[in-house]
Amino acid sequence: MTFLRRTLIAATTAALLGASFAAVAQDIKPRLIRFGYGLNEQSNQGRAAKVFADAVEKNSGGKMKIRAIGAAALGPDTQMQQALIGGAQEMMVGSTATLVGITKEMALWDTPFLFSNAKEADILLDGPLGTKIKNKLQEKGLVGLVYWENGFRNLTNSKRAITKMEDLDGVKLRVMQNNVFLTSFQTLGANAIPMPFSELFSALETKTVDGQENPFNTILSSKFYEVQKYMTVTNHVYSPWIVTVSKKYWDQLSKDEQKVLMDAAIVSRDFERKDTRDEAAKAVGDLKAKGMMVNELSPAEATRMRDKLTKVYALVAADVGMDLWNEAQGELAKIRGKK
Ligand code: TK8
Repeated sequence: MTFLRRTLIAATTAALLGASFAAVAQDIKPRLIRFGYGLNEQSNQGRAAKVFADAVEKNSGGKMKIRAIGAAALGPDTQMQQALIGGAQEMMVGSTATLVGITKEMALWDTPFLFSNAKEADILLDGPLGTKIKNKLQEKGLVGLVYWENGFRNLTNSKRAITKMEDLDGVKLRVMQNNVFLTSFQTLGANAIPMPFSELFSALETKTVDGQENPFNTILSSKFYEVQKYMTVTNHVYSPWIVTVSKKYWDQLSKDEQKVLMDAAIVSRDFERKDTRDEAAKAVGDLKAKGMMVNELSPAEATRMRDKLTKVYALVAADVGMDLWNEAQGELAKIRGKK
């Protein structure tokens, strides 16, 4: 073989190899991950999405990139969930409450007054029970990474101050697309209307609905104070958010890449819970400054509402199964007994 011929073969081989490397590289690097969420960028959800994105970028040495897309620009929770299952979108964060159609055990978290404080929520959500429920998503094409805090929910409306249950009579109240929430507010006498969060502001503005319920943080960040005069502190349920990945996408990742996402999710969770709690602690003052009339329920009225809502416990227990229900009650009794 002549020198020239040998050089030619070598060059061609190198070119071919180079080309195929390039193709592989293009396929996998950087991995662009669309991370959808429902609130706006200037919310606790938006801030934590940014922390998550930064941690992924850093932990992967820039090989994996999160494109965080807020304000439901990729659709409301239920639509994103389907996009993840189908593999058309990689990641999202949203309410556990909107996942009940996919994994019925998620309804456990919708139980009114399940947790008395955020500490109890952290222990259960991050413990074996929360993990077990989260892992049930896998059978349905989703991988749950961590729970974030949405928070304790409170009532707002544009009609009147709610000082007793009867004040809810005839109030058109938007609830999440979730049977436990629907039944809870029907039980309290409201005209409960399920609706995606992305439609809520304009529904309040046009008076399609009179009120809604969400944590202080969201009432503030979504500017509900512009269209809602009254806020009643009810803390009627603790809402988690959950960070999920498309299982189709997850299964294509290497163990290292999966670890990058999981580690960053934990970083984002710890940031998010602290940030949310800090913001919530100041939010009532901020909402009053924006002109909202804020009232607390008298202890007697709070107890009346609570007692009324115990009716839906049977509904939750039937949805999630008696074993899971008892396990949750047992865990809570253990935590409370320790004090
Ligand atoms: C944001 C929702 C929101 C939830 C709701 O996408 O729908 O009321 O509380 O946080 O997940």
